[in-house]
This record gives sequence, C-alpha cells and structure tokens, in this order.
Amino acid sequence: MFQDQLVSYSGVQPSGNLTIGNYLGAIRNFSTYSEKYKCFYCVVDEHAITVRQNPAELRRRTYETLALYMACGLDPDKNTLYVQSHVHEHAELAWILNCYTMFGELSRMTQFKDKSSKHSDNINAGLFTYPTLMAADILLYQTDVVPVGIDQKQHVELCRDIAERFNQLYPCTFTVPEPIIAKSGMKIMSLADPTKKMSKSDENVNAVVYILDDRDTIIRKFKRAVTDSETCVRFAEGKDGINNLISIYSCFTGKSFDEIEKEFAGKGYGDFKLAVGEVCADALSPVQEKFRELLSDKAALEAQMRKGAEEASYYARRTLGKVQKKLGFVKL
Ligand code: AQP
Repeated sequence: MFQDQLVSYSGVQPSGNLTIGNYLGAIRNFSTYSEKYKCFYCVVDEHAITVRQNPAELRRRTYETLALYMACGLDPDKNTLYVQSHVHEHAELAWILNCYTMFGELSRMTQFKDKSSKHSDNINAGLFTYPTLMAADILLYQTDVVPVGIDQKQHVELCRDIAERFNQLYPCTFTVPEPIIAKSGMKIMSLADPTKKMSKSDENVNAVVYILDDRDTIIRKFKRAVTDSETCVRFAEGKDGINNLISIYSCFTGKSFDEIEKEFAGKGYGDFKLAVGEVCADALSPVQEKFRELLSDKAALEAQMRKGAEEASYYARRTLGKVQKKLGFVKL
C-alpha cells in the first residue's frame, strides 16, 4: 500500500512474441485492478537478458510489449506502464535483497531448474537470482497484489518470504504481497505437448499461439493441436490436449466446462478445434488492430515510456531511500 492506496504490480518479459498464455494468464487480467488499485505494469527487459537475446529483437519487443499492454486495454492514464531498465532502483534493490535471500531458497525454484536445463551452456548468476530481481520489482512499489499465471506463484511466495525476513530485521519496510492467480487461464499448455506450459520461447512455433498471429494461422495451429484417440469433447484426467482446448475455449467465451461439453455433444474434435480457433481469432482481432495503430507511432510510445518511468521512479525512489536508511547507508 502506498499513501492509503492498494497497489497491483506485474510484468512481462520481452523475451519473445507474446502468447495467448501471457494474455489469458496475465495481461488480460491486469485491467481489472485499474479502478480500485494503483497499478504498475512493467516490461521487464532486465529479466529477459537472463537468457541470451538478440539486441535488435529485444529493442523491438520492448516497444511491442508496451503497445500490447495498451492494446489489451490498459489505459496509461489509469496505470503506470513502463520499462524496467528505465528505473534504476530495480537493480539497486535487487542487489540488497540478494543479501537477504538464501542460496538454498533460490536453488529450489522450479523455473531456475527448467531454464538451466534448457540453456545448459549459459547457467548464469542472473538466471539464478532472477527471483530476487522480481522481488525487488514487486517490493519497490509496496505492492498488495501480483496478478500472475500459476508458473510465477513460487517466485511471488519467495518474494513474500524475503519481505517478511527483511521486515523482521527492519520493521515496517515492505508491504507483503499476495499472488493473484486467475481461476481460468492460469496455465495454458503447449498445443504440441499439452503436458508442457505454452511459452513464448518455445522453438516449435506450432506449439504456441501468439497474440499477433493472423486468423488463418490461429485456426491452423488449433486444428493441428495434439489431442487423443477418443472423439468425445469432455474434460477428464489423462486428456491433457482436450482439457487445454476446453480451458482456452472457456477463457474466451466465459462458458463453463459443463456448458462446453453440452455444446459439443455428438460433435467430433475437428468441429471443436475449429470453434476454439475461431473464438480465439475473434477475441484477438481488436487487440491486433489497436496494436498496429499504437506501434505505428514510435514517438508516442517513447513519450509513454518516459511518462511511465517518471511516475514509477517517484515511488521506487521512496522505497529504496527507506531501505538504504534502515540498512545504515550514509546519505549525502
Ligand atoms: N502458458 C501460460 N499460461 C498462463 N500464464 C502464463 N504466463 C506465461 N505463460 C503462461 C504468465 O505471463 C506472465 C508473463 O510471463 P513472463 O514473460 O514473465 O515469463 P514466463 O512466465 O517465463 O513466460 P513465458 O511465456 O514462458 O516466457 P519465456 O518463454 O521467455 O520463459 C506471467 O504472469 C506468467 O505467469
């Protein structure tokens, strides 16, 4: 909480083209907090470099991610939208929090284990300490709620532990945040391997539906989605592919799983996959249109980045100053 206002904070890495997992699990839910909360939504470019990025692509995706935030309905007058590397307090607080985070805690993070097995040639210290930078992001703004997909829950829980540990030593420093996991869309799975999370960095482009995929591509990808040898559309254990498609259809239509099973009773997987593709394409079409309009004005996006960074810095400076004072750093 900052000045009696509840705070919502979240971020997305510009580490690839954003997917419907990022959209349904996170971005789409961000705007639900705009009325009651002071909201900070960040493009976390410093997190992205924990795996190797092509500089030109990272730059392009940073603009695109900001434009997508706005295209998905985040009004920059009601939400502070900014880029992480424009607010240096994130990196400074992360260093401090590293000194209050245990090696064993970081070693237990499943994302570190997954990413180090995927990038075994580059298991760098940043990949290991990613969660303390994420804790700094959240704690700088005295955040109350963090809307994320379920894969980030473990990191938010570690952030809570770090905040509580710090508060015990230096009382009343940080607000202890709660992760908010949307009931539907919390974990959208890969279309090629529905036991795996859909990820923007997946090398198989057919496993992933990107927010900016055109209608034909979206429908083609859903038609090719891996399912099972049955034909009946029903949510059941062991039917990971169909369960994933039912969840996606439910997210886009608001229908319950029961309603969906009734709607497709007597129809085959082909009809169902086409329907999932169509509702997804219909929902993304206005987002894509708005995105193209926003991206065509780079100067306006840069003005937005500047405004967001100024707003965010004001809050970040206050928290970092408080922390430095409590630690005993000399202020000139
Ligand atoms: N498949 C998903 N289903 C639901 N939510 C998801 N999120 C990511 N994938 C899914 C949520 O999106 C937000 C931003 O994620 P991120 O960019 O910080 O990184 P991530 O969780 O590592 O996402 P990716 O797409 O898997 O990125 P890469 O491939 O670069 O690692 C988070 O709230 C996340 O939960």
